[in-house]
Amino acid sequence: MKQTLLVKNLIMVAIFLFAINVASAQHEQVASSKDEVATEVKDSLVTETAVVDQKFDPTKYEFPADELNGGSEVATEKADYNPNPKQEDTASSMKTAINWLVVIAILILFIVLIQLNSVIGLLGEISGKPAIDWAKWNPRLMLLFLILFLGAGIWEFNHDSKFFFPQSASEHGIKMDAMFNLTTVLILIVFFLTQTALFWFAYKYRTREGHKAYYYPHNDRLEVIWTIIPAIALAVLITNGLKTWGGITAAPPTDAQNIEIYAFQFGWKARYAGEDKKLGEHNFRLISAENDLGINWKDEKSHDDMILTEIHVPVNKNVNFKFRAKDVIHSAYMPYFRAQMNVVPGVPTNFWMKPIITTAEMKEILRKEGRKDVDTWDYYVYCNKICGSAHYNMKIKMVVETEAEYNKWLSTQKSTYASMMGIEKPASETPNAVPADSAKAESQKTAMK
Ligand SMILES: [Cu+2]
Repeated sequence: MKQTLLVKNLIMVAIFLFAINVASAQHEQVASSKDEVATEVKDSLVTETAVVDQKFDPTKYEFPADELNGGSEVATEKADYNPNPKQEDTASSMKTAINWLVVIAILILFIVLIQLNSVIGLLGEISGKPAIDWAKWNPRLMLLFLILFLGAGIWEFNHDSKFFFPQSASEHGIKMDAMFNLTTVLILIVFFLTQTALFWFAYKYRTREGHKAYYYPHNDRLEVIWTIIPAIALAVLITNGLKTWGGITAAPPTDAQNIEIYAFQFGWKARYAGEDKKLGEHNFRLISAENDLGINWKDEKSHDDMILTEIHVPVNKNVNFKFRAKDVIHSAYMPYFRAQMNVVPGVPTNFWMKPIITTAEMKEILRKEGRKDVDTWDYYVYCNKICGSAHYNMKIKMVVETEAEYNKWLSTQKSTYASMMGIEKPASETPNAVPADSAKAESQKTAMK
């Protein structure tokens, strides 16, 4: 009986160690191949950005063969992407050998421990009383575990609190932080009380000669207390949460500045309305290599729109982000503003907020907190949905500045339509003028029908 149990245990441990070994080997391989892919994708992104930054001249533009055939930059990038790069070298085979040695060592240690246990059992049988008095040692170990466990918890909280977010840069973020802190404090109080009671009672009511357990099966008053108190606490937390969430997701205030944020594999673009404060129409059928936002250039409202590769927002003013996606589901994540919104193809989403700390002010705050990378630091909108191979690098800079700085910046931005047509300013007398690329897209569409 004892022998079969031993064999079973050994098999279990062997399977467990094997799984750990395989998993760690795979993890290493993925980690190193990721680095290679990262450099590759970075290179391709750099080239793409360079193309975007150039002023587009429809008269001089020549279409690459694959774009005319319906291909795109995304397809090219995927072709470059090699998920299984060969990388068999001596270092990694050494690591594998060491891994296996560790596995065998642990296995032997386990066998020794089992043998030791049966020796202790035999000693007990010979001497007539157990070699180790577990009734005495278990409660002590419980107490030791309580001290180590809570101590480690407190240490961890202190040590890694530097990874907590700095103060919120948006108005609603302050409320969210307050909620988060309240929940954390409540949970920690309950955690420390219950865990201390659990292990302390295991020690206090340990087996002792002459002590008999007191039979205490039920107490109505206790039941009522520990049902009502958590119910009230949860009701407060949830009501508070619903109220805050309701405010954040409500319709944007009428004075909010509308900015369209467009997500694609793998980047973002921002579209600002011009003097008319209105964004031009768009249609996914108009999306082409040059018109990747699918803007309807026949719509006059689009003529003063500015398609930009950086977001600027004025501080202490409401901004409403209108999200659109080109290809797959992305998610706009702005950690400093405590904001995140899914960006779904075909389903426009929006999120409004009021930034309250400018980029320059936040740099100062971070510098005071001892951050080393403040000079290169900026607010970014990140993608928070695993959307493809270069997902990790999908971000767009967001500059929060004073209203004067913002207005100055906005006045230097040229309308995309004007840039494409090679004119200084979009004239309202030519409502039907269409940039060459858009005309091409239209004719392609007709040809496809
Ligand atoms: Cu994405």
